Amino acid sequence: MIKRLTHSELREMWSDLGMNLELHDQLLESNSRLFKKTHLWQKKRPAAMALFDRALHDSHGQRVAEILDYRNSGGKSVGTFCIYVPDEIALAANVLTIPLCGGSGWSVSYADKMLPRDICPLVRSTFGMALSGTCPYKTLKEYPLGETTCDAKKKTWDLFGIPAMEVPQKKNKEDKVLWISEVKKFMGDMEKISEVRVTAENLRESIKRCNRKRAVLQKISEYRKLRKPPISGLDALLISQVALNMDIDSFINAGNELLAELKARVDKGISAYDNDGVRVLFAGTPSPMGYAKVHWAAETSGLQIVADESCTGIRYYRDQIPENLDTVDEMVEAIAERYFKIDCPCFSPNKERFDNISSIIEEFQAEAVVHNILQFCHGFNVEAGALDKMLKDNDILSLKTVCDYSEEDGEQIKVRMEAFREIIEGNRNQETE
Ligand code: BJ8
Repeated sequence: MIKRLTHSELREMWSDLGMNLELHDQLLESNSRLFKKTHLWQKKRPAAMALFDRALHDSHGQRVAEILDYRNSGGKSVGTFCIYVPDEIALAANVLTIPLCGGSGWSVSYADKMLPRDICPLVRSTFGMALSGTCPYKTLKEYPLGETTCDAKKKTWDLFGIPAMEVPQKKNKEDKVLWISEVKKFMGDMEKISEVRVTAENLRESIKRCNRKRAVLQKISEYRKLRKPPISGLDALLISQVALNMDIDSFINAGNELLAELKARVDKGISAYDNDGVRVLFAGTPSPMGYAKVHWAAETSGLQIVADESCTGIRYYRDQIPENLDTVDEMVEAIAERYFKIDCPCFSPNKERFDNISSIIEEFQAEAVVHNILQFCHGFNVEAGALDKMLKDNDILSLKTVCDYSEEDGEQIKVRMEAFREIIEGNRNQETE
């Protein structure tokens, strides 16, 4: 644990990292203004959320200082953009994975220098930060590591000369063989950059640590099944967002502190919400750190997001890895198996996602689905048609929003959420008449 840096020490660090301080100030100002708007209107937040709020604010400051310190003492790191990259293997080889996906609308237009305007804002925000000199992680890694998921990402890796793990597009036997070989290749690459061999001991240990982290997220999620959830969908999203960036042990400690508070709140009957509201599942594209527009629009309109199936939700922490395996090969296969279950629309067909969504709706007693797609994400957007049909066939209402990271349409989305809530409540009243 390193000492907390003062504001002037942080500025010195950013300057040493070659960042554009003026633009970075603008980015921080934009992030903090948005955070106040999207999160701080909530009156009944658990006190322990302060730990995650701080982690969010530290993501460009103290966390960067920690990683810098780790690297100065010989630690290695790689940048990542997707939850397919197996953290367990990198950790075992003593390599830190740094998630780089951008969630800020502020940086999107800076991507214009290299990328077309009509691609997904997640990709544009990420590279807008790098191109504007406002990403503190730009030099804090051996290399960024992409993956062959969607077209926007794949072609961006080519453009910037970024290596990529091959994620198959189907889930047949031969695709699994390919995936296992990619995971093994990834292990070799991690061993090479850190000069640390992955052994049964260090791999078992990293599996346990990652399982513990996911277990914390799973337990928080369990509380959201209650009729009076002690934590909001907005705060659960924030926890998932910072889980990707925080030091793993600090995250587990903060999560356990929150869990103790959630238990106490449940014992006292304290909900995160003022009224019973309408329980919804949030489905669709991920919401990287800095982006909570649709969660905000939903929860300020009387919808309670009790589950989130996205990569910044259940998809990230649903599956664990057995801890009782003996050899590196067995563990690598189990890791590959676990990551192969991820139900991203970059796979076709993707029936698993539909089955998972049905189970989540049932387990969390969601009355309806808010289905959010980041603009130009064709995989999620086209899949939405079939998903909405499945929901309709099961008499579950869904509202689809397609939007970017800009703030302009926030109020408009909110109006749609309010109307959606009224329709659901109207249906409820009809059923009880
Ligand atoms: S496993 S969802 S993290 S690929 S939103 S950039 S898909 S155009 S982020 Fe993802 Fe891995 Fe899949 Fe999850 Fe492309 Fe769509 Fe943009 Fe996306």
